[in-house]
Amino acid sequence: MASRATATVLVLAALICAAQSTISAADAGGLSRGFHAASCPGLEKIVGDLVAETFRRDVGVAPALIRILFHDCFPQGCDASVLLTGNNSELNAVPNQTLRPVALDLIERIRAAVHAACGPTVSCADITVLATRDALVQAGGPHFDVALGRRDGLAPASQDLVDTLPAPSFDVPTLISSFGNRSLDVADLVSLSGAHTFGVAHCPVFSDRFAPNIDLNPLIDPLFARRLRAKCAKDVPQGTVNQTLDVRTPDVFDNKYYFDLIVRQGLFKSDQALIDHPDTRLLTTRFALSQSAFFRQFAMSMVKMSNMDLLTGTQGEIRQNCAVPNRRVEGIETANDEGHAAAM
Ligand code: HEM
Ligand SMILES: *[C@@H]1O[C@H](CO)[C@@H](O)[C@H](O)[C@H]1NC(C)=O
Ligand SMILES: *[C@@H]1O[C@H](CO)[C@@H](O)[C@H](O)[C@H]1NC(C)=O
Ligand SMILES: *[C@@H]1O[C@H](CO)[C@@H](O)[C@H](O)[C@H]1NC(C)=O
Ligand SMILES: CC(=O)N[C@H]1CO[C@H](CO)[C@@H](O)[C@@H]1O
Repeated sequence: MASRATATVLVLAALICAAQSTISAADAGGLSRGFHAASCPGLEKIVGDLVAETFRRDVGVAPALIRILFHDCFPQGCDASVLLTGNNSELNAVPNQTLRPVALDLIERIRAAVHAACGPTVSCADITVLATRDALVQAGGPHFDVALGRRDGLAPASQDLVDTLPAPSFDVPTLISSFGNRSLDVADLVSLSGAHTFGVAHCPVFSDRFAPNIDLNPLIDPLFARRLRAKCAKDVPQGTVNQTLDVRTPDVFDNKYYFDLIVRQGLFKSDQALIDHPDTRLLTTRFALSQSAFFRQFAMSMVKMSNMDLLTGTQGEIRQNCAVPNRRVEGIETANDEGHAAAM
């Protein structure tokens, strides 16, 4: 009896050891939820507190963060390369003002607080994902699961990669191709486009939606188009006037964006077209009818997006300032990054 019990204990112990070594093997190369649990137990609280405090001051930090995450992950993976600034930022022809300083500052403030508490153990890439997760909940959106262990890129994405970001003038087949090239499917496209349920855009990026350049494919509510035109007539100097992406609940993460599409008040062609095309119409309608269906898919798609093409293990680095590589790579123009080209 005693020896059988001993044998059982030994078998159990062996199983537990095997399981543990599997987990740590995964940790070494990949991501895990508890990646920083031992090295930085206060991480989640530091992030949560700073996000909440910033959100109380400026609810715009939530859309700003989620857009930064998209612009980080889509071109070359979630490696915080979008945060890099550099020498030529002032010379860059494309305005970079549309990635909001409040969110860029927040990410760096979190990094400083986390590194002060734990040493340089958590990457800017992980911090960006965690802050976005918490801000999304603050704005009324769903919780998505975040595994940790990302490392920061050493250099920005090339211009060619930055140029793969989708444009608001894209039709649905082009959007599907663009997302498909990044292994994102139609459900990811329709749900992630729902991030346009909060935040703002600037007149130059939607000028094709109102006269005199009005393009009626896809159709826009004529009264809405007139209002956009009147508003953007005051856009002097250009890029100073903004328009909420969701006219119903501009600061709340909900499914009202899909209502906007039904009544033809989607701001971009790339939004409005989703309700017309046979490949996206059903899902768009479903998300308008069911916020929980939208939230479920959105959370899954966010997990997918935040795990694209990661640096892990000994790749990349843990940046000690989110805006600057630890050792600037010679000859690489760090200013010419996603954030700067992403204005359009
Ligand atoms: C489907 C293709 C997409 C296109 C064509 C697109 C395009 C744009 C454009 C042109 C703006 C306005 C920039 C400005 O003028 O300030 C914008 C804003 C925004 N986008 Fe997208 N986007 C797309 C997908 C996404 C995705 C996947 C997300 C996140 C999951 C996202 C989140 C946002 C947010 C939150 C804003 C508002 C930012 C703010 O208020 O600061 N977008 N997008
Ligand atoms: C920026 O450019 C100046 C002049 O070319 C150069 O001396 C300086 O080292 C550069 N700084 C960085 C951070 O690359
Ligand atoms: C997707 O990738 C293919 C092959 O590289 C390319 O020809 C196509 O233009 C890409 N689609 C978009 C919308 O960027
Ligand atoms: C958008 O415009 C409003 C009204 O002018 C302004 O108060 C707000 O700060 C602007 N938001 C952004 C993100 O620029
Ligand atoms: C977010 C960001 O990188 N902003 C920069 C945009 O360019 C100006 C100069 O034109 C810089 O001062 C900002 O830091």
